[in-house]
Formats: sequence, C-alpha cells, structure tokens
Amino acid sequence: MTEDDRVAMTLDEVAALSRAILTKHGLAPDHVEAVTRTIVAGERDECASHGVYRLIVCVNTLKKGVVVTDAVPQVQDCAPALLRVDARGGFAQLAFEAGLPQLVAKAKRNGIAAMGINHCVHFAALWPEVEAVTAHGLVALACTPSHAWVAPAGGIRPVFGTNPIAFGWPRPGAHPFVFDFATSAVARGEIELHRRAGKPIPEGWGIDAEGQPTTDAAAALAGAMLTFGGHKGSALSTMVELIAGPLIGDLTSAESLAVDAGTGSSPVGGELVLAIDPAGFLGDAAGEHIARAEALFANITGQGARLPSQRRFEARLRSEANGVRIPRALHDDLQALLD
Ligand code: NDP
Ligand code: PYC
Repeated sequence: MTEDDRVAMTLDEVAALSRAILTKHGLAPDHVEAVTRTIVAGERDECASHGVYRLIVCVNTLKKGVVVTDAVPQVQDCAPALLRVDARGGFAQLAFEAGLPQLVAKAKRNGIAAMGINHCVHFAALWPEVEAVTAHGLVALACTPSHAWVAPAGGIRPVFGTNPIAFGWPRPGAHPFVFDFATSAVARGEIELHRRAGKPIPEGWGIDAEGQPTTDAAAALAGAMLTFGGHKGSALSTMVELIAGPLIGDLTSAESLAVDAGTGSSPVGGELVLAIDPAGFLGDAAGEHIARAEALFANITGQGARLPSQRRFEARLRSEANGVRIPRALHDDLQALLD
C-alpha cells in the first residue's frame, strides 16, 4: 500500500471521528467515551483488527438493535473476593470501567479477586483492560467467549469462539508484560481484513464449508476457523467457554451465535477478569520477588527475542508523536457512516 492509499490522522482526529460515528448511531455519551478510548488505543497501538475498523462492526451491531445504547452497568458485590457487573446489554467497556475500582480494592484486600461481567456486547481487544489492572500493581488475567466460529482440533464444525486470553504482569518503571491473543490461529477480525484487502490467508487459519484447508478468506469465514496449537488451543478455548460462560452464568459462543440469529453483530455474553496482588502471597517481600521477574524478561530479550506487546508499545510511541495512517478505503467506509 502506498502513502497515497493511506490517510494521516492525529489521535485526536481518530477520537473525534469515533465520537461522531458512535453518537450519530445513537450510543449514549458515557458509552461513546468508553468505546472511543478502546478504539483509539487499538489504532494507536497498530492493532488493525481492533482499531477504527471496529467502528464498522459497532455500527452494524447498533443498527441491528443488539446493543442497549444507554445501559447503566450495575455493580454487585457478591463475596469478599468476587464481584459481578451486569452490563445490561451495553458494550463491555463501560461495565469494565464501572467494576474496576472494586476489583482492585478487593484484590488488595484479599490478595486475589475476580470480576464477572455479564450481559455485555463484546467487540474489543482485552489488553486495554489487563493494562488497566496492572496499572494498580496487580497481575491480571482476562478472557471472553465470542461467537462459535472455530472448529475443535480434530473436528470441522465451529463450536468455539475466537476466545481471547490476555495476561498482564506489572513491571517497575517499565511497560507491563502483556500478552493478548485469540485461541484461534488468529482473530476473526484479521481474516475479515484479509477479505477486505482481497488477500489470501496463510494455511492453518481456516477450513472451508466442506472441511478442506483453504487460503481463501471468505471461504474460511463461511467454513470454520482453526485453533492455534492444535489440541492445546482447543483445550484453552474450551476453558474460556467454561470460565467466562457457565461459571459466571453467561453464554457460550454457540449460544451467543444463536442469539445473533444471522445479524452479523458482535458477540453477546460475559467476560471474566482476575486480579492478583503479589503482596497477598509475599507481603513486604513482594518488591524483591517482582524484581527477580526482571531477570526472566532480560533472558528473553537478551537473546534477541521480543516480549509480547513490545511491538505495540513501540507503535504507541510512534503514534503519539506522529499520528496514524488509515487505509483510504477504510477511511472512506468510516466517513460513509456519517452520511
Ligand atoms: P496475534 O496473533 O497478533 O498475537 C497477539 C499477541 O502475541 C500480542 O500480545 C502480540 O504482541 C504477541 N506477539 C505477536 N508476535 C510475537 C512475537 N514474534 N514475539 C512475541 N510476541 C508476539 O493476535 P490475535 O490475532 O490472536 O488477537 C488480536 C486481538 O484480537 C487481541 O487483542 C484479542 O484480544 C482480540 N480478540 C478479541 C476477541 C473478542 O471476542 N473480544 C476475540 C478474538 C480476538 P504485539 O501486540 O506486541 O505484537
Ligand atoms: O476478531 O475474533 C475477533 C473478535 C471477536 C469479537 C471481537 N473480536
């Protein structure tokens, strides 16, 4: 793609565009702000599948009437180390923000805490949330089912969602250690971006409706995606279905897809977020042991390997200094959402 095929934008312009689109399509102001923070973060960190492209997905989901546009999340304190946030049919972002202070307070009080978010609409990457937890000096784990698009290892029919797992570890004086990936070979958004660009997908991402390997993005979207790491990704994806589905009284990916009834909207259901305070195990010795973790990171980077999120943090610095460049075709599609 040449520079002519791209449109340069500052991060403030990206935020203004996101606000304008979401407001035009009826989302209440507090949700507009929370969703915009996530969209801008995705674009800023060059996570194309979960940046401004997601506005198209959000608008489709809003138009289909799947989102309660003015939902007020309800935080319920259900046990010393547990809380639930009922998103009441709204996007997940505001529900997460509503529950975060209690999650942090409970983790600091008890050493560990878990937050179940229920009845939300989920379209987003999870790293903004685990980063928000690590900002309080806590270790974080988050996961959510999505829609049943992914076949189990050894099968050919979709059962699992793309079911991301994100983990965060606070690091003194540095960005946290964070990974965040789908348990499918790749996020569905990445295959959608290949389809939009008319590009083939690598082998191993999907199979067609007959269960045959395919490099055709549209065929894989119509058939089934594959898990990463064969049976290992399949088992992790099952775990996400269980602990962010039935365990918290919410939907599996198959149930979410059934609710969708062919509208092509974002998944509905729950999310589980865990927070662990190192001081819970270690008391005053926490700092000393957290410092030991730095040797582990040094042993990774010291041999030329990179840490997950390193690319993202470097992109963040670039975007904050120079803004971002959006593919022109995507920019045109976003402008059309304002007509
Ligand atoms: P990727 O396969 O691109 O991998 C993501 C993770 O792996 C990132 O932490 C990334 O760091 C790291 N990584 C990539 N390459 C390397 C490398 N060479 N060395 C070390 N680390 C590396 O992501 P996915 O396509 O699986 O997922 C993308 C996003 O989609 C996620 O943020 C996820 O939350 C989101 N998603 C959301 C869903 C939902 O239902 N809400 C469903 C599925 C996915 P870096 O970013 O620095 O490259
Ligand atoms: O890219 O797989 C995905 C996805 C599903 C829900 C949000 N993102």
